[in-house]
Amino acid sequence: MLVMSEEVREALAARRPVVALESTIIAHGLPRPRNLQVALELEESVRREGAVPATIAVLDGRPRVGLSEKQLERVANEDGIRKLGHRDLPLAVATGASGATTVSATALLAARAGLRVFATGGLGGVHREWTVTQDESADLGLLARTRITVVCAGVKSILDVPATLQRLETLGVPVAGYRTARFPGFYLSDSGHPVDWTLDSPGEVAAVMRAQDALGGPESALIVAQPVPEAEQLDPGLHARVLADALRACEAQGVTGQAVTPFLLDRLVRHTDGASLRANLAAVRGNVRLAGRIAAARAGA
Ligand code: PSU
Ligand code: MN
Repeated sequence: MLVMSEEVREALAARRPVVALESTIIAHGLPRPRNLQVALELEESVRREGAVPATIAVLDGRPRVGLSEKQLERVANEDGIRKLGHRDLPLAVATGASGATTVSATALLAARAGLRVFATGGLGGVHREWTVTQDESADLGLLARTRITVVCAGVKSILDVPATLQRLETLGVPVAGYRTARFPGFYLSDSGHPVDWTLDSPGEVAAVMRAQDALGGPESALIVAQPVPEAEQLDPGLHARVLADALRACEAQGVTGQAVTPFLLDRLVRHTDGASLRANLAAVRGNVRLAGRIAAARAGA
């Protein structure tokens, strides 16, 4: 059912490092035409670390692990490309639909393909106003059940960060800061909340992955949260102002469900004059590089 690119298949067979990349950030998280350049650039960063990139998406009903440049182009530019969480996968497969995969769908397909390391920007999580909307990203529940290491810059700052951290604790998903004792805030280096564990090298992360396997138990993920460098973060004051404004607009326009995240992210880009986009890209770039190093450390390179 999964179609792996030849490059990914060969790398896995030879036990060379492979890094999974999600496609929702390309199709629905970044503006065109920058999104395609970013997709290509992220793949290139993975290669520079000596690993093989495997961007994941569903095209014409086929889940694909590792995309050609043409296929990446479709994800970036095709109108009507859907946003697929893991629950949408059987529907997309059976109806022949095309869609970009969120963290939950990407993690599921990556793990099924035998990949263990995945890089993204920010995870989904518990939305503000959860008590009214019950909007909690399917990312969290899926990561509680899927053995994969996700390198991220925290969760999107549009969310309720402490509630998300609490849910991860309840769900039994391990979280570690990478070279920090603070949980990163996606566009910001520090979300204002601490993490209990800090890991300082790719080798240390690989050791935790081995310990997870050796201990057994529920097949949860491992979240490695790496902050965007302080020099590249979004100005915290600007962030707070624009975010408050975007949340109000979201409510006023009655945006709900899957549309909330793309709406808020787009609004942040436009109302910070692209500064949020630059911080977002800096975070993702760093994560992709670290994921490449973790995959290499795990492969014993
Ligand atoms: N972070 C970004 N851009 C994005 C996302 C995260 O910078 O587009 C995506 C991820 O794919 C994540 C999804 O899994 O948003 C969460 O969406 P939802 O809240 O609908 O589960
Ligand atoms: Mn959501």
